[in-house]
Amino acid sequence: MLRKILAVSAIAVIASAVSFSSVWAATYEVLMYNKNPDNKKERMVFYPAVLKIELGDTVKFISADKGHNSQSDKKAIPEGAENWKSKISKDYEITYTVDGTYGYFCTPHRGLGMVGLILVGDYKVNYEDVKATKQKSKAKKVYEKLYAEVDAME
Ligand SMILES: [Cu+2]
Repeated sequence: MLRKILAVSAIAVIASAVSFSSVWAATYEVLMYNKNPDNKKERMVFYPAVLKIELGDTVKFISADKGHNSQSDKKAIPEGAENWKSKISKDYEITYTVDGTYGYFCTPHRGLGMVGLILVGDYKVNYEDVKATKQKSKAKKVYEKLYAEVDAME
């Protein structure tokens, strides 16, 4: 009986180690810029605009230039995921706990094409749905470029 209890508690220890896997999770930065540091002609950008991470990783949106924020596109996030909206000119941190593709934008500059994609773990679960989401004007153009970047990753 004692042996059996020990065996069960060993499993419990392993299970708790797995659930604390966030200890090894990574944190990434996405900078919010008035100009793309790699191409000064591109104005109002998330940098990088496409970011691939693992489930449980954290993204910090950094207010490198003032006047920007990060807001999820509620039509372009996976089922069961939470929307976010950060304050203008403030850093913001979010940990992703649902696999999928997340479209997001800067609230004041969406029309200027300030949009981005976060790909979490098995991002393909809703990638085609996100791709099919209707976008307008400059945002549409930028998204097309970002999808091409994602498609070239495989
Ligand atoms: Cu902006």
